[in-house]
Amino acid sequence: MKRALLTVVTVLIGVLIVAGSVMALSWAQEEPAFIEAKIDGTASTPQGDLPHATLDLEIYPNTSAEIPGPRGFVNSTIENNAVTQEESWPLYWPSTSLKVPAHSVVTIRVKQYDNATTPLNRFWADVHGTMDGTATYNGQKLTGIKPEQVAHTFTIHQYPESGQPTVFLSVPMLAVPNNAKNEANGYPKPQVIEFSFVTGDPGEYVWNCEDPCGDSYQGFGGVMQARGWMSGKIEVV
Ligand SMILES: [Cu+2]
Repeated sequence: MKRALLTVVTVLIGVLIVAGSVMALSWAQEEPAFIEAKIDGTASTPQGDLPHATLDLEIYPNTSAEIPGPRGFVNSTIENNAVTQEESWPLYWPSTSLKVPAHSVVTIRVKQYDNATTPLNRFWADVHGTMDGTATYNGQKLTGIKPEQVAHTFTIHQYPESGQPTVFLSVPMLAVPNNAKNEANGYPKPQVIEFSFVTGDPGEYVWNCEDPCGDSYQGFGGVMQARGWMSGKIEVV
């Protein structure tokens, strides 16, 4: 009888440990809440007039009291020294989970506050897949920037296994100069980047930064392998 009880207790402890670990891991990998592009008019395109929607994003070099990051300092409960590590991670804000309308022109406006990290290939310094192949950088229309001026990229691609329309878009995010002084909010004056693209049928895509802005192997570890910082989902609805 005693032995049976011991077995039951041992198994229960095992179940609790496994369930606890699964919960901790899924919590750590949780995606931020979706933000939605707002329809604000119509835009003329080669396919005729389409609804136009706008989405505002920001890119910060690190978290702060005002910009706490996708899950604050929640990692501190999982790994003690993760707090200081995450504080220095760059991030897209206010969310990396984006919703945009189908069969529309979507304009993404980005305020970019981070310094440069040269991408591993010049391809990522050029604009790909926008409406007219350009993006505007502080109001100036360009087809690309210098590789050494790239801070991050915003790159949408497709889940390869599904039958949804192909989307490929990549826009380099212009860096703030290294010697730029911080303003009252603790961040320098941002670069303003704007680009537009035409959406097709509804689908689920992923996007990520293709600039080696992380740490560890070739700059693609750390923040680049975490969810909700330099990558996310984009739903065309
Ligand atoms: Cu990045």
